[in-house]
Amino acid sequence: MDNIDSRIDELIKILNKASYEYYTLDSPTITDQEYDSYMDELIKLETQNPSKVRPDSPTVRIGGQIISSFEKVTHEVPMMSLGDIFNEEEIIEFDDRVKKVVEKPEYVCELKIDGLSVSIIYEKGKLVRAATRGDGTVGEDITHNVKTIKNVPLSLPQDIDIEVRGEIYMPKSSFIKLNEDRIKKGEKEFANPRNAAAGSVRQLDSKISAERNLSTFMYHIPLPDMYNLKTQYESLEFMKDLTFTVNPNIVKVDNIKDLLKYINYWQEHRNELPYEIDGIVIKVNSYVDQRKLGVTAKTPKWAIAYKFPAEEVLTKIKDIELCVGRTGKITPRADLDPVRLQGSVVRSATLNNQEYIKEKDIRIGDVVSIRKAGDVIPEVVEVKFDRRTGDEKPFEMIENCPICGTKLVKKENEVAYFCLNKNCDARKIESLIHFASRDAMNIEGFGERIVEDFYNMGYLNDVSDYYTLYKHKEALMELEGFGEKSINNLLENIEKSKSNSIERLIFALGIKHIGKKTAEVLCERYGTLDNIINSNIDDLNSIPDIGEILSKSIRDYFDNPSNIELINKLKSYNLNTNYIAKKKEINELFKDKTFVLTGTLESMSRGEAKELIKTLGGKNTDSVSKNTDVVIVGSSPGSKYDKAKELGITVWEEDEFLKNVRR
Ligand code: 0OW
Repeated sequence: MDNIDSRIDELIKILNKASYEYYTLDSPTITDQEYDSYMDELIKLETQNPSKVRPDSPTVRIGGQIISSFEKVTHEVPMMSLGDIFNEEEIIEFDDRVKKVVEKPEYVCELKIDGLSVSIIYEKGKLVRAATRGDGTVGEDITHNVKTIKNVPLSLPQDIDIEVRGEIYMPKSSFIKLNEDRIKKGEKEFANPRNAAAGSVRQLDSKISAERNLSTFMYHIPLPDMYNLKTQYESLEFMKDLTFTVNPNIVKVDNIKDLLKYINYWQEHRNELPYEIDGIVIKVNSYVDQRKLGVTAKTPKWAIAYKFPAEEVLTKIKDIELCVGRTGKITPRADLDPVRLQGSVVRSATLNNQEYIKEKDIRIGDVVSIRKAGDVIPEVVEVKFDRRTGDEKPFEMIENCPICGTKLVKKENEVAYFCLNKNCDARKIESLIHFASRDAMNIEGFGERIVEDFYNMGYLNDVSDYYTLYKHKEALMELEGFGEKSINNLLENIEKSKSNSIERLIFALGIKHIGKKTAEVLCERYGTLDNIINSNIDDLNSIPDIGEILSKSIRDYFDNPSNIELINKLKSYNLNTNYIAKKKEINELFKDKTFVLTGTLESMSRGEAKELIKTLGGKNTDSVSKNTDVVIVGSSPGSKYDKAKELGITVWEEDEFLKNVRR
């Protein structure tokens, strides 16, 4: 090995050791300056000798590797998920089930890190591949991004082949800072640290991933026998010896009392942690016992996830504002004293409609409890009447639109009020936001803040103005927070949107009652935008899934000359207006078969599953009958599953569905 090789080798050892001491042991032995000078020296040596760059070189942490797409990878040992339980009674039931098989079980209790699972494979001690869990069998290769995570070792102190699994997460502090940056750039905030982490590892450019300050806790060795490990706890110790980061709050217990003590402690103190947890994972410690208990299709019988109840916090309603949606619908929103809730700061909560306000007697100045049911925006649960001072002000529904002053109307048998003024600023801004939104034209960078600013500055009046923004490029570059690069990005994203599918365009136009699915049905049926424009009401009515209301809405929109004028402008900017049929990959297991979905799928949304079934030649229906061929069952299935059993209809669990899809 000549002296360049030996110097590179020495620098890699020094830098990887320093990284481990700093990020995993939190006790560095060299200064930041020393670290930087070693890194600069290594970068210089690698630049001068590109052939000598090693896979475990820490220069890869800086990122900059760009891939074109994510390769699919198959997990040799499927990555299982966990069954969920929600209360003490179910914990005792789990313990009883275990004791039916294992006389005196010992448990390992782990914090359930709220991130995304990762599998990392090392060969001869070098990191060779990292992948997401995916559907448990097939995941995505994210090696280039995982190599940028500071506490993931690029090489191990032993030259062994091993696969380890754990959770990638974003610390709360990084999540808050990332969302602040996104708000400044007018981008949509991430709903929670888990989504932020998932969005960060799914970056094609590892430089972006490297800036997201992700971290890991490792918690599982799929093949422990290879290393002569007898228990989960031994595996955790072994991973620590291999310089992985293992969560420091893991304990062994051998009785329910200590188990519940641990769970209650962390339910109480979870907010003190620098990362999000959404529960506790309880595992039988001995591998011999785990094998006795076995597994189900997707989850082990020797482990369970206790999920904390959705957190509720108290805060005060400062004011009640009325928001005007794209369709003119008026939605009351509570402006709150800012309060932390499950990892993010909450400043507003929906009040649904004024019936809801009346039913719960919600007043301005009230102290209320709020909670986040799922990731949607928080909702007001109830008023704390005992906190009333008498200064609270009842909410009075207004008569006129808060933005344009038009008299509001209430439709019969609808609870909501509407502003019917098409030129209402709020409605026009909402239409512009909708047009650029992810499920519509998906024009990256046009979040609510930017669209509202550009509208108020006159650069955007209707959706066709996106395609003439380039004319104002010089002026836009002068705007606070923008420069040539960011404006070029926005203009490139607009240009890219011209080649979107016509389904996206129809949905983006914001025709009343026309959602994504109806847009797809229309485009599939008519093939071009012009054919849709020229469709007649009887023909529309004849299409399954399109009834009178939707047909009338479609005709009202296209019979309106100003909408046709807008569409002609869009056409003049060369937006795609032709339907491109999705290629059918006919699969005999699906061809001409009728499917019903029930329960929640882990690996895809119900819409994606329906799309997949359609592409494979199958037909979707929403109710089980003797004409149903297959019922596909996700977790917590509904009555459709019982009906299928009753009628003796074929049932596929999710993994069987996925296996058949790949046939
Ligand atoms: N999120 C976690 C966690 C954990 C796996 C291994 C065998 C069965 C599940 O902190 N501490 N331990 C496990 O054990 N899984 C976890 O997360 C799971 C992985 C897949 C879905 C959950 O995120």
